[in-house]
Amino acid sequence: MTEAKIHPPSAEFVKHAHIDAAKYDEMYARSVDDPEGFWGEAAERLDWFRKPTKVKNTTFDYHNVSIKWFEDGELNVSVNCVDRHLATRGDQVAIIWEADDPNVTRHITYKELAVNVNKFANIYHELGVKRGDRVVLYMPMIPEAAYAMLACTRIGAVHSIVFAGFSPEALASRVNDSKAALIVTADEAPRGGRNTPLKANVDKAREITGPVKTLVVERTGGDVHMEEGVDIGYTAMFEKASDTCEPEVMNAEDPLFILYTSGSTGTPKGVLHTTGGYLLFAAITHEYTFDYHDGDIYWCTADVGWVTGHSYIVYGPLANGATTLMFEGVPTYPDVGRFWQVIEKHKVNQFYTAPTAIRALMRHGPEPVERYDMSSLKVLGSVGEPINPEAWEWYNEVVGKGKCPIVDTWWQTETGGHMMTPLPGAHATKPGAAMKPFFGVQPVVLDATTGKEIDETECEGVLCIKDSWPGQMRTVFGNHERFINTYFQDYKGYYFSGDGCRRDADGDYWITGRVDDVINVSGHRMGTAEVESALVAHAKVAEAAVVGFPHALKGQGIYCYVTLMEGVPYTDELRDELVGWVRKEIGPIAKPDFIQWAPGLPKTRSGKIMRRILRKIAENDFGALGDTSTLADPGVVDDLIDNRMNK
Ligand code: 6R9
Repeated sequence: MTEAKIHPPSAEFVKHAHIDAAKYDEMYARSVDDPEGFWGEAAERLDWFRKPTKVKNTTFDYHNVSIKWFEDGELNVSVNCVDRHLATRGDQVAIIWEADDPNVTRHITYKELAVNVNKFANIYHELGVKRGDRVVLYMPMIPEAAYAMLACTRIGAVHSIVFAGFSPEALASRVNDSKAALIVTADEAPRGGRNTPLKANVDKAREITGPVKTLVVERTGGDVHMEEGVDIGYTAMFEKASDTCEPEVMNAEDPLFILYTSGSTGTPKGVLHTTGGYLLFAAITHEYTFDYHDGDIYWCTADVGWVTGHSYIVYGPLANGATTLMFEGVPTYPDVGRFWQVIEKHKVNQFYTAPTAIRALMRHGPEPVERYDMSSLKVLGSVGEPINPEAWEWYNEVVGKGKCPIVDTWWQTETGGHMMTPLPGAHATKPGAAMKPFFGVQPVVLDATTGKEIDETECEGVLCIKDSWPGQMRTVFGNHERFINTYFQDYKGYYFSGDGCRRDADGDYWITGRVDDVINVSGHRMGTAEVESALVAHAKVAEAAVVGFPHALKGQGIYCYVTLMEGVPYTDELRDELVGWVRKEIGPIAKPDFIQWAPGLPKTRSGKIMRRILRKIAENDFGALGDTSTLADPGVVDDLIDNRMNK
C-alpha cells in the first residue's frame, strides 16, 4: 500500500482552533482513562433541571447489555436548543432556510424559533399528544420540520422521522411499528422544481394503517384531500395557539427519538436514542469536529429524515447556539452551481455533505464552483460512505482551495454522532481516512474469524467499539433482544459496527465498507433483505437475491438476481415492471440498477444463498469466485456467468 498524501492544517488554522494536537492527545487520554470525569465535566455544557450525580452505567456483556448515561439527571432538549439562548442571542439567526426556489430565503432568530416551537408544542397538546407518545414526521426540508422535532422534545413526545422519499408502504410500516399517535406532514414537498405529493402518500399509507390523525403543514397550498375529523390544517391551529408551553422535565434516559434504519436481516429497526447522552454527544461533536465558533454560519446538506439531519442540522448546532442552514432543494437545481451559489449567498463557514454529491458535481468540472466566492469556507465535511481519493482531492482543491481541512466523519444512526474523524486543528488529514477516534470512543480491529483484537498497529479486520459513549443507541424500539443480537452477539463484549476497517502504520483508521448484507447507495443505507422481500412480494417472482456492486456515482448500485415462478416468461417488460415495483414498495432510493434473470441461485446444501459468489458475478470478477465446492448445484454459477456476459 503506497502511503497516502498527508495534508496538515495551516499554522493559522491551528492557532484559532478549539483543539490542537497536544490538546487532543491530552483530552483523548483522559476521556478513556477517566470517562466519568471527562463526561461529567462535558455535561456541564448542557442546562439541567437537575444535575446528574451519576455519569456512566453501561455494560456490553452479551447477557444483559444495558446503557445508561447521566441516569439521575433531568433536562429538556428544547430548553437546551432554544430557551437558554434567548438571554444572550435571542436576535441571532438560528435557522437560515434556503428554499428549493433560489429566490426564497427565510431567517429565523432564536426568539422566533422559541415562538414557533412553543406554539407547535401547544398544537400537539391540543391534538391530544402526550408525553411518551410517538409522532411520525413525514416532512419536506422546511423550518416547520425542526419546530415539529423540538416541539416533541418540549412535551416529552418521541419523534420518528420518515424520510420524505420513502413510499406510502414504507411509511405505513413505520407508523404501525411505532404505534404513532399522530403524523405530521405537508401538502407537498418541492424538490428540484417538482412537487412530491406528501399528503397523498399519507392518504395511501393510511389505507394500510387505518385512520391516524394527521397535521398538514401548508407548504405549497396545493390541493389535497382533507378528511373530516382526521386531517388538521397547521396554519389555522398555529394562529390560535399560545406561544408559551411549559417544558416537560425529562429524565436523561427518557426516549428522545426513534429512527428506522436498515440492517442485514429483517425489516428496518427502530433505533432508539435518549435525551441526555445523545444531546451532549451531538453538541460536543458538532463544536469540535467542525471547529464551530460563535457567529459562524454552518451548513449540513443532509435531510432531517436521516440521522445526519437530526444530529447536525438540528440538535447539535442548536444546542450550541449556532446558525444552521437548512436547504430544501437538490444540488443540481436550478443548475449544478446551486451548492456553491448558496455558500456564497450566506457566507457559509462550515460545509458538510456526502461523497455521492461531490462525485456528481465534480463531473461538471471546476467552472460551476469558480463562478462563486468560496472564501468564507473554513472546514469541509464528508459523511455517509467512504470518500474516494479523487473526490477528496477535488473537494479539497476546487471547493476548499487547499486551505480548508476536510473532516471525513465515520459514524452511524446507531452511534448518534461522530465516532471517528480528524479534528481540523489537531490532525493532518489523508484522502479517504477517518483518521482518529473522537473523545471517549475506543475503536478496536478484530480478526473476523477468531473475534480477537488485533494488537499490531497496521492491520485490517472488523471494526468494533470497546466501551460505551454517551450518544450510543439504547435499544431497538420494542425489541431489546434484537438490539443485543444485532450488535453484541457476533463479537462478545464489543459493539459491532458492521463495518470493516484498516489501521495504517501511523495508527490512523480507514473505513473499508460494510462487512454484512447492508449496502450503501448514494450514502443511503439499505438492507439487501429489504429489496429481496419487496421482489418476492411480486406475484411472478419465486426467489430473489440482492447484492451491491461498485457504482461510479452512487458508490454502490443495487444488483438483483431474480428467479421467476414456473412458466412465467423472462421479458424486458417484466424487468421494467419489477424495477417500478421495488421503487413503489420502498421508494426511489431503492430502485434496482440491474435485474438479472437467474434460473437458479447458488446455494449451500443447507439452502443458504452464497452472496459472496453473487457479488463477484455482479462485479464482473469471474476469476475470483473462490470455493464453489460446497454448493448444492455448482452448475448454476456457470449459468449465471453466461447470463451476465450476454447482457
Ligand atoms: C451517518 C450515517 C452508516 C454507515 C456506516 C458506514 C457508512 C458513514 C462514513 C461511512 C466510510 C465515512 N459510513 N460515514 N463509511 N466513511 N465517513 O451515514 O449513518 O445512514 O446509519 O450509515 O454508513 O458503512 O456503517 P447511517
